[in-house]
This record gives sequence, structure tokens and C-alpha cells, in this order.
Amino acid sequence: MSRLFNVAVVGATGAVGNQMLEILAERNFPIKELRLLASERSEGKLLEFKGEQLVVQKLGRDSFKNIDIALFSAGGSRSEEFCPIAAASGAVCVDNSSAWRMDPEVPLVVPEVNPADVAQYTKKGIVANPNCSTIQMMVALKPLHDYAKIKRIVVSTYQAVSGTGLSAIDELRIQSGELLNGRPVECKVYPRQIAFNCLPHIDVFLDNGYTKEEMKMVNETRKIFGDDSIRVTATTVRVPVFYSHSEAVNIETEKPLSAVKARELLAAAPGVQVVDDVAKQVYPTAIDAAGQDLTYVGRIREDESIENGLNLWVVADNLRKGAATNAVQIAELLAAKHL
Ligand code: NAP
Ligand code: 12T
Repeated sequence: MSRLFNVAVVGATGAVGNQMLEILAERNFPIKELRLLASERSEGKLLEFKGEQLVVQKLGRDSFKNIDIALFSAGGSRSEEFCPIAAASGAVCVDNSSAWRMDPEVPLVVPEVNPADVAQYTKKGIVANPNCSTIQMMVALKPLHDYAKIKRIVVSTYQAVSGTGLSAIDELRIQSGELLNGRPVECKVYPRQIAFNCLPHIDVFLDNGYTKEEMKMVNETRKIFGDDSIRVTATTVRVPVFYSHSEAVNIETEKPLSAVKARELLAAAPGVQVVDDVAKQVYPTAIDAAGQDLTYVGRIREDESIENGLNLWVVADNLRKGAATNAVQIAELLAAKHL
């Protein structure tokens, strides 16, 4: 019989943690013990896993005894503090926050793109899960980069509120209800009204005028592709959508790449589904991608304004492929090849 693992989910009560439990069950991850961890606010709460009720425990320094794999999605400061503690007690951490992504001793992995990098987990006992917007863009661009070498990426995102967590899902729901009933809205999670609006603001603003989310797309893309020469510029926008991020992606390649060839490459790429038949009004949308694990690509067309340019529309479920599914896929790589 193959080995079973003791798995901890840190942030089990959150939007990503919830998905994590669903995906571990769906994919039948080889679990011996599943330990659910969250803040003291959730201590004693019951969560279901494969028909069983499990008690949520308070995260603490001794939470990781006998744990083989710890899946973290409880915010960057918890990851900063507790990943080293979990690693010291022998667990391998798969971290969903931005805390460790750019650490040169921590691999940043999208299993369809750079699975071999997982082996670098031995340096710190941590593997980082990229940002949700980066993950889906990498899955779609990998086959095109391998074939035609991408020189530059210009991307604009249309990001769902679920990326911010359960409180933001509530904020969009409540604001929408208030507005449809002619009542004033309250802004608690986002600085401005999100219902019926678009905010060009995700995560914090940095000194260069970009947001941190935009710079994650720049720096994480280079690290995952292992190519510091690739130029990336991003505008990340929060839209009043509950689940799935959409992205308008423009690439400039070294070699010519026709739309026909791109469609062929994408059709054969792992984790991708081409949804592209404009004559029949077929293209992917957030609603179609929600609840799915694939990255959907449509509106594939040549950029007529430059020599070797291509435009794409890329959609994926941010809580699944953008977070929990990718993390569980990393855990599967660890379980199959490394632990
Ligand atoms: P969420 O719905 O707000 O959930 C937050 C989770 O963290 C809850 O389980 C919460 O527990 C737990 N938590 C908060 N403070 C804690 C503390 N002091 N000690 C222990 N647990 C604590 O947020 P989310 O959307 O699931 O996001 C969680 C994390 O995932 C964030 O780090 C975010 O950066 C990351 N994330 C990554 C991606 C990605 O791009 N790959 C996408 C989305 C989110 P309680 O229920 O007890 O408060
Ligand atoms: N602020 O994992 O608000 O770095 O949608 C992911 C999503 C940070 C991250 C968001 C964020 C991350 C969001």
C-alpha cells in the first residue's frame, strides 16, 4: 500500500481553506490524519471532511507535531511566523500567501509549468503557491513561451472579490442588495464601493505607483519561467464578480506565432481548455470557470499593431486553480516524488 500523510490545513475556515478541504476529498489525497487550524475565533468549530465532522483547533507553536504536509492559507503574517515553525518540526509547507514567494530559497511552483522546481523544498521546507492571477496566466502562456519565446507581456485583470476572502464575498452581496433597494452602501473591506463598480486597486500601492498585486505578476512570472529578461506590465482591477478571475493578456514573441498555431499549442497544453469560436459567440467567462480546475482560453487573435503579437482572454477559478487546487497539486508532487 502506498504511504498515507498527516496533513494540516492552516486557515481551514477561510475561503481558500474551505476549497482546500473540498479538493483534498475530491482528489482523494492519501491522508492519515487531517488537522484543521485557524484563529481562536474558530476554535471548536466543526467542519465536514468526507462525511466526518472535524474540530477546528487554534493555531499554535505545537500545532505541527507529526504533520507531514502543512497547507497554509491564513494570511501572510501567519505564514511568516508559522511556516518556519512547521518546517522545523518536520512538515513541508505549501504556502498560499505572498510571504515566501520571492525568497530565493523557496520554489514557486505551478505544476503544469515548473514541476521540477518542487525539489528545492529541501532548502527551507517551504514551497510557495503563486498569486492567483499569476497562476492562470502561467498555465496559458507556458506552451506559447516554449514555442515562440515571449519577450513582453501586457496584462489587465478582472478579479473576483473571493480573492480577498469571505468578508469580501459578503461585502459584494450586501452592497448589491442595499443598492437594488435604494439604500446607501457601507464600505468595510474595500476602500470604495465594489458593487456595480470597478476598482483599479488590489493589495496596497507601492512607491512606483503600481499595486503590490501588479508587481507580484511581474516578479512571479519571471521566477516561474526562470527568465529575468521577460518584460511584464500589469493593471489589476477588482470587479463585482464573486468567483473566477479573467485576464486580457497581450504578448510579444521573438518568433512569429499565428493565432492558428497558438490555438493548436493551447489545445495540447496540460490544464488548459480552449474555448474560442467567436462565430458562435463562444468564449470563456467567469461564470463558466467557477467550480472548475482548468484554465480557459479564448479570443485568441493576432495583435495587428506589432510584428509578433497575440491577444488572449484567460479565465480560471481563483479559489481553485488560483489557490487550493494548485496547492494540492503541489502536495501531490511532494507525496509522489519527494516525501
Ligand atoms: P479568509 O476567507 O479571510 O480566511 C482567512 C483564514 O485565515 C481563516 O481560516 C482565518 O481563521 C485564518 N486566520 C486569520 N487570522 C488567523 C490567526 N491569527 N491565526 C490563525 N488563523 C488565522 O481569506 P482567504 O481568502 O481564505 O485567504 C487566506 C490566505 O490565502 C491569505 O494569505 C491570502 O493571501 C491567501 N490567498 C492566496 C491566493 C493565491 O493567490 N494563491 C488567493 C487567495 C488567498 P478564522 O476563521 O478563525 O478567522
Ligand atoms: N490581496 O496571494 O485581494 O498575494 O485578491 C491574493 C489575492 C493577495 C496573494 C486579493 C491579495 C493575494 C488577493
